[in-house]
Amino acid sequence: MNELLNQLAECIEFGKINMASPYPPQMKGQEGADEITRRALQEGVNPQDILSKGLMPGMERVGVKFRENKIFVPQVLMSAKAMSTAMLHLKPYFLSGAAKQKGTFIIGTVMGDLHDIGKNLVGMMVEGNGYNVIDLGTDVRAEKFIETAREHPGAVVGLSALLTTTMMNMQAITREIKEALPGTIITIGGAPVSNDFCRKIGADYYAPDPQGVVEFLNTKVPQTI
Ligand code: B1M
Repeated sequence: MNELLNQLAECIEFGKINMASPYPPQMKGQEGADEITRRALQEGVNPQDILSKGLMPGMERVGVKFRENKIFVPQVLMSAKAMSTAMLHLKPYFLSGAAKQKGTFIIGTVMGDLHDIGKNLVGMMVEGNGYNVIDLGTDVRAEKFIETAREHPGAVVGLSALLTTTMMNMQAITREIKEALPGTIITIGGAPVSNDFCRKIGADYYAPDPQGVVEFLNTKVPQTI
């Protein structure tokens, strides 16, 4: 079992989606996350172990390497694709309750802002680390964040902004969420945002990169797996 889970972690780390994928060149012709996840389930490996001992360690390595500039956006996207391919096999187990995720993270780019590449990377990395991610997309208003947070009690909300002009919207959205749902934890990020800004607008945490969000969530959300 450990061998399969180690192979799976490597597939996520290096972005090996399936056997047909020529990427990465050093793994050409080998099984990918798709085949190995299916095989692990057929061999009776617990879906929870597949997530927490195979997929998540692989994605954690991706997050650390990305932070250290050892890999770049295209590699992270390949890892995310490998991860989501494996997750398709696990989805029925999450839906039936046979396997659990750590918690829910709601993410969106704030109103007026259409940039989503960084936000998507954050969402993928958080999902890859065992959370249920609800991605509200771009140009998201406070009402949408509030409505979704209400439907998912205990969820952490992530706000992304790439424009100096939409930082003000981030401030207003943070205020409105806190007024409507006072206990909600809000984490913010994006190129023009900083720790000082976070404190100024009353958000709970600023993360400069996806791994920072994962590390914050791991300290805030009661760990169930
Ligand atoms: Co825009 N754009 N853009 N743009 N764009 C910038 C941001 C800009 C800096 C370019 C420049 O002038 N040098 C500038 C902003 C200037 C400013 O406000 N000070 C700018 C501008 C002005 C504009 C328009 C106004 C241009 C125009 O129309 N006149 C317009 C605005 C549209 C709108 O949003 N309403 C616009 C449009 C666009 C495109 C649509 C063409 C495209 C977006 C495509 C898309 O996202 N689907 C685009 C792009 C691609 C960029 C640049 C070139 C790249 C942004 C990017 O994706 N970076 C950007 C210049 C640049 O950064 N070099 C620029 C890669 C991404 C991985 O990094 O998003 O920073 P980033 O995310 C990082 C971290 O910030 C962090 O993690 C990620 C990974 O490390 N992070 C979080 C992000 N969100 C997080 C959330 C977290 C935690 C961490 O917690 C919740």
